Amino acid sequence: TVLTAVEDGVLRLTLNRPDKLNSFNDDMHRALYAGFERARDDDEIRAVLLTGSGRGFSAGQDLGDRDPRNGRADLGHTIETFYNPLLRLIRSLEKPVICAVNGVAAGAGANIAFACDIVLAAGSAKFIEAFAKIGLVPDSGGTWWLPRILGEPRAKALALTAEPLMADQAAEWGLIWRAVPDETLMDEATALAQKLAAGPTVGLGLTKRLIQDAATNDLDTQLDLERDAQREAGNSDDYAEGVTAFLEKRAPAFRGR
Ligand code: LHQ
Repeated sequence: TVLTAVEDGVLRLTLNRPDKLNSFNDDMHRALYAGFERARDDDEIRAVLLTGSGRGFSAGQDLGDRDPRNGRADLGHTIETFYNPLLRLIRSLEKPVICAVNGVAAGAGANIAFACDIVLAAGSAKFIEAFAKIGLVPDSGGTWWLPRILGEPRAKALALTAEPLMADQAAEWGLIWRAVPDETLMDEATALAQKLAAGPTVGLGLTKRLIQDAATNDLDTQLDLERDAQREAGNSDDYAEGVTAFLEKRAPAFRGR
């Protein structure tokens, strides 16, 4: 349900239930979570690239898997078991996570994409906060970052109407990094992931954490966190290499530690 490949320090995770637009059943949840655990635990992996196979990125939860005609399931349990741990793992991973949205991203599929650090989307891709169509609320962090990134008016309109948002509009609104031509999406995303995987991993991981923490901190707290993180980054081998390479007028060879 998830294809896994490692190349040049990049762990590529491809959601792979194309017949169901890569909607999440329990197997795919487990496989994706295991992929991110591997990214966390394996020092050779220095960036993650998440994408989908076929014409969609992900249509969110597999609705056939939680068919209410077979009795009501506790959706809170599904969230607690699968979605929330995945979101926390992506956000706490101290390595860059690039998302290549190759096609439609709906429901939790959209919000999982938004949880990634840098999101590129194919021009033909669209994002749908589909929850309202079936009587649910946005999950997977949607109610947290949509209003923060877009402000309440746009966040509410997207979530209450479930209208699709095209990739270029999502980029214009700052929800994603860039919309790119369909044909070049995977090349651009792969190049970006490789570049980040060849970067100073300790510093990049700390940078990710600092920017996320800023959402809930005041300036004083954040200044203290920057001091502590800079101390840690300054102790990394990659900092020594970065400065040495600069002074020697050559490209740095970062090792990720
Ligand atoms: C699907 C799905 C799908 C199963 C397409 N499931 N088969 C958390 C906790 C617990 C429970 C509930 O949910 C959550 C979080 C959530 O994610 S809730 C939101 C769930 N997602 C949706 O409501 C989106 C449902 N899908 C759609 O609205 C459309 O499929 C979109 C707009 C994504 C794409 O439309 P089309 O391009 O027209 O494709 P399609 O609808 O023809 O889909 C292709 C196939 O994929 C089709 O199967 P079939 O056998 O007829 O070819 C669909 O049934 C299947 N599929 N989404 N979520």
